[in-house]
Amino acid sequence: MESLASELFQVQAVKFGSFVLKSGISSPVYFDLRVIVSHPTLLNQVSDLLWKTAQNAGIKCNSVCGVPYTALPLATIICSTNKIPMLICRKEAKNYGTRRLVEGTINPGEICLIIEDVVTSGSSVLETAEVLRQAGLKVTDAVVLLDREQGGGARLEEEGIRLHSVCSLSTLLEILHGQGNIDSEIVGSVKTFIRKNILPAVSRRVNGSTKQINTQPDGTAAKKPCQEISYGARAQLPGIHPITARLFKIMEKKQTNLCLAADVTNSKELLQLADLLGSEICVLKTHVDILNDFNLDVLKDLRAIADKHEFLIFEDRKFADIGNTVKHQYEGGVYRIASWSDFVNAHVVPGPGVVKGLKEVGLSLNRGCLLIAEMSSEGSLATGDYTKAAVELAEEHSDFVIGFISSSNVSNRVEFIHMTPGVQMQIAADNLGQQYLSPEEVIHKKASDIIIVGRGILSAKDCVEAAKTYKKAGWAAYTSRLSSDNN
Ligand code: S5P
Repeated sequence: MESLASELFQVQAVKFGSFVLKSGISSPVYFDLRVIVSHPTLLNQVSDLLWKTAQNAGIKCNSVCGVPYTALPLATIICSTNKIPMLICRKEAKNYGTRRLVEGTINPGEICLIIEDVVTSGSSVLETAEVLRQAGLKVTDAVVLLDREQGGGARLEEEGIRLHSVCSLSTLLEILHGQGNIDSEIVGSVKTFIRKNILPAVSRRVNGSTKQINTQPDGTAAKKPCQEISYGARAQLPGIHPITARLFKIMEKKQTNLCLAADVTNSKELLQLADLLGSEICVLKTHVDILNDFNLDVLKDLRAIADKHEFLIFEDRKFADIGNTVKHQYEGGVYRIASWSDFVNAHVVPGPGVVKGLKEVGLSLNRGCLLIAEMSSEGSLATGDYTKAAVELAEEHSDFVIGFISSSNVSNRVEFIHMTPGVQMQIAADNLGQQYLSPEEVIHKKASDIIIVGRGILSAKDCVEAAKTYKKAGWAAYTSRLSSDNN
């Protein structure tokens, strides 16, 4: 272990200094085990130690699966050297062909051992375990190179998985300190960081189902955030964006997670709808560019109705240009969107510039923005890595980005809101590629926060009745999710 620790340090698989993590937190330690693929001897050494740890623990298994991606080569070496069948878990099902999530021969009932590089909260191991279990396999143990001792072991235990580590973070610190690679000050600061840094909720998202897990560094269960706590409680989260806080408060107060997609082409009709359905909704979504008779006075009136009934206005502009252009589109032109819309949305296809441009206008006005992480339309290209990139962009700009347009829960960050379009109870699709899910599927199964309903309400004979029905169904799905998650 001594030589391994030193080599990991030499190849910078473990680094000390000041690092800004994806979450925005500054950390004195950083692990990047991906680099070991460039060091074949080290790669073999790590694989060997992982397998020895499994054997010393007396683990019996029929197959081995590495958590993608860092542990894939490790699992490959273990399986190849020890002649054990390997399984590969995909992060996302393919959009074509078999749509399998597990590659390799699955013999239901057999035991699969999970291999991982670093465990913090245990969420990655749990994601992989869930996929394997859904495929009919048993998962009883996981072997990891480094346990950061932040509650991952306890969390996995709760889910029936024993965690075995080659090395713990405190042992690694002691070894590196003993070797003179790091001084006592670094050891102290890393220990303090690990002790003090409360982990955020961890979301396991497998086949669209999401469950929240939350642990503190000492492994005790933390107060349950996100989907397990109410919209009202989420409004109180420290540092939450003012728009999100307001929205959660409105949702709790009015007991509604319904957003009306007010896709009408006449201003009078828009205002009438807003007044008629205002008490049933938390958000009214506009497409102002489809109004035949747009003028800014209409938006003044809409604002007044929004304040009267307490709902937010969301202009579904779907910005998708370079920063400088979207800045103008948001602030100026005929529509002056920033002056009246509480929040807007943007595609992430242009990269960070689109968010930066919008932020230059919206931030000082206390406006918010949703990023389009997934779309409801058939054949949408917003999947997999694209969705992941949207989540990363949101995390980088959480002072302005308040959440996502998505068909399911795509982020574990408690402060982000998820809004899902493509909701209707009557039909499954329209003839132009729109695909529909029910409020129950969206809110309970896919763990989204808000249903966006357009024609399900607008095309109904009695749109007030229809809005009430969607409101009731959305809220029932939310309360049943809350109670099932908390059991
Ligand atoms: O992926 C998406 C994103 C959005 S914002 N799919 C969507 O349908 N939307 C919008 O939601 C769309 O522009 C429309 O305003 C609404 C859905 O309307 P419905 O009539 O199909 O419910």
